[in-house]
Amino acid sequence: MSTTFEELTAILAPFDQTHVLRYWDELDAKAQESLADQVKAIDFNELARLIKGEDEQVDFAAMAKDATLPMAVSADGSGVEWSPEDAREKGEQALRDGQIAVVLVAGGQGTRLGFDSPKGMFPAGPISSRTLFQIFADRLLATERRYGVAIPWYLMTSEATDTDTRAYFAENNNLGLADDQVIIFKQGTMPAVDAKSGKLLLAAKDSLALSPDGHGGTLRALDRTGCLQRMKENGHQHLFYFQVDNPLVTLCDPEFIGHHLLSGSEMTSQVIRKRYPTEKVGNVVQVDGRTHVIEYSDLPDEAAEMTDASGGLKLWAGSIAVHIFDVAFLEREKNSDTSLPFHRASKKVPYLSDSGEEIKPETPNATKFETFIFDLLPSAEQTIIYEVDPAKAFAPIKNADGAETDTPLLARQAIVNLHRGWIEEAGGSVAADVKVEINAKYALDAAELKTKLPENFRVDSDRYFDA
Ligand code: UD2
Repeated sequence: MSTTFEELTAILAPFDQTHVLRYWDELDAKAQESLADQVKAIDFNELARLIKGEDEQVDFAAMAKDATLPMAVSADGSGVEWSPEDAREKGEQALRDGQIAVVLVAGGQGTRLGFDSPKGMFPAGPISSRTLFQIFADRLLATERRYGVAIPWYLMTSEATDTDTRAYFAENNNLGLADDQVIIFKQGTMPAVDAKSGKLLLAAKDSLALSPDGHGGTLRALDRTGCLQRMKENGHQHLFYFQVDNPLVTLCDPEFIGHHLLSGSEMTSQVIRKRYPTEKVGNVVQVDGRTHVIEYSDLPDEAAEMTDASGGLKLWAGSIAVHIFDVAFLEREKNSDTSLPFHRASKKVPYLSDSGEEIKPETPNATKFETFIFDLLPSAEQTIIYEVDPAKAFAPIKNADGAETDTPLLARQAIVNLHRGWIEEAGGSVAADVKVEINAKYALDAAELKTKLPENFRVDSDRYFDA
């Protein structure tokens, strides 16, 4: 049954938002229904609290002052009572036992990169030009082969990336994965409001200005689409979480999984030792016995620059947005009103003016609301962070070539450098200025590569080690 003007007015009027129905009479039935669906999907009580600023707002500067570091496994394995080998063994067992599922968040619009398709379709392979999605699929396939187990891949899209992502997987035979193994689900949206008046913005006569609700929306979306339930039913007790932009992600790294299990952590995060105080990564800290991430943009410079007794950065742990969650922890937090607070961002959002004119603002005119998945950390009873070497685990593609950091060029170089190192570790050599790239299905790590290469193996021209 279609929704009437009166029904919508009854929803909107208490919140003084009826202006979004201004063009109702000009819309055909389909357009009316689509606008009605958007309005009905909004929690107006929640939105009103956010507009009024009634939600609890964190004083990050104060938090940073009291911050220490949570329990951490350092890159050399120190910091915990068990050894890296114990952790690896434990993680491998969990993989073999089929306890692990993975979730990729790929709902972002990739505006900084200037790539029109979903970022997962970006050709990141330095020689192969494999897309990010394909690089992840190859690693998953190699992991499955090694541990003799199927690993489900939950893939979160957004309104902006869903259609193209689904088409890409369908056209490419699911990148070699089984049909029921890739579970694509869509995240929710949040409306943008005028920064001054708090009024909803119209993107068109039949549409609100909506944007993805942040990667914190993963939890809501996993629940709403039945994915959490499916994990529980299938015995997947731990969920490996990663972002679409990092081709070096150590997807399903058994050592990481093992530290999570041995520490009894409910949420474990990979961190790098920040290379400079203001590096654009979340700062993992401990305050009042709880673990938090203070996003780089919220950390005052004085706090970022604090040093410890040995002269190193006090807040050294930068989150690279790779986590493991206990599914039971997600289940416990899924209905919490407080565990995923909204963050506000001031943005330029095109909109339809009162007179129906399309306005493209030159300066930020709107407030957008997003939740961040790392805000689940303080709700976890136990956490641990695990230091990784960025050269082996982190080379995100965020900016277009030409920028100083996080570009495709730098990520491709990082892949080549890592794989060159593997060949050298395996006793081989690579001529200077020569590129190498290894498909995970050929070798998942240096140790596997060693079993495949002849002694004194030498690479003299660019070479892609295909599966
Ligand atoms: C993120 C982290 C930062 C650090 C860095 C490492 C945030 C706020 N900050 O910074 O602390 O760990 O990554 O690379 O996350 N996404 C969605 N839906 C959304 C929004 C984002 O799926 O609504 C995905 C997006 O596709 C991408 C990831 O989340 O895979 C990160 O998003 P981003 O590029 O906005 O985060 P960034 O680079 O500012």
